[in-house]
Amino acid sequence: MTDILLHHVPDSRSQRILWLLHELEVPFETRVWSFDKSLRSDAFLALNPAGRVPALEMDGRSFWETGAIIEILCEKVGRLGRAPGHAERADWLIWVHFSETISQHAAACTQGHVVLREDWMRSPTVLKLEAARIGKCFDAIEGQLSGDWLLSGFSAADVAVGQAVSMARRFHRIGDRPRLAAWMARCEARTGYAAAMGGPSLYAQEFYDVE
Ligand SMILES: N[C@@H](CCC(=O)N[C@@H](CS)C(=O)NCC(=O)O)C(=O)O
Repeated sequence: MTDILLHHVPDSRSQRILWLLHELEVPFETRVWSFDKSLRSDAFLALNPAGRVPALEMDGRSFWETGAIIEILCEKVGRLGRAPGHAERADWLIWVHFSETISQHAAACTQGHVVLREDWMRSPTVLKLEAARIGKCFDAIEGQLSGDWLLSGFSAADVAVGQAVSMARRFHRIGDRPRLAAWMARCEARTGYAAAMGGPSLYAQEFYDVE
């Protein structure tokens, strides 16, 4: 399978697809965009009418929405998914799409801490609430983990949730969640994870506290 082009912004949800493509070991190319108004250009809106990354060109069309792209790629390649009829199908879908719940909170925190530059623009109340909700998501992952991976073996669910946690932990510490911490270390030890991370970062700090 060739002819895959990922439209990517470092430190964004497209990192999830970048990591997955490395794990799937398929040939692909990447076009890096800046996290700015270029995502509202006609050229980018033709790829994703909402002006968001990721967008993935494949088979003569563009695909968007991270969760959908994950399902499409896993089905096409026949790896790292759980096909209909598989005993873990429902849980695989739940965890792949739960990553978006985590990312919504991380995105709100990124907006408040990084994108809104003036103090008067940001709401400490909202930032506290969003960070606390990341903590509840971390509790859910801690509760799910009983082995090395979220399901019986490594899957795209680990990629989806792992990338979401890699961003969300800038706003809520993993803290005393030993299974989550060990699972995240296993994610980070993967060659595909290392290959997908990097590039110019949106973040000047490892961790953002709310005053
Ligand atoms: N639910 C969408 C969310 C996509 C999204 O909001 N991506 C962010 C980056 S993580 C983005 O492109 N933001 C640019 C903007 O809002 O202008 C998905 O999972 O693809």
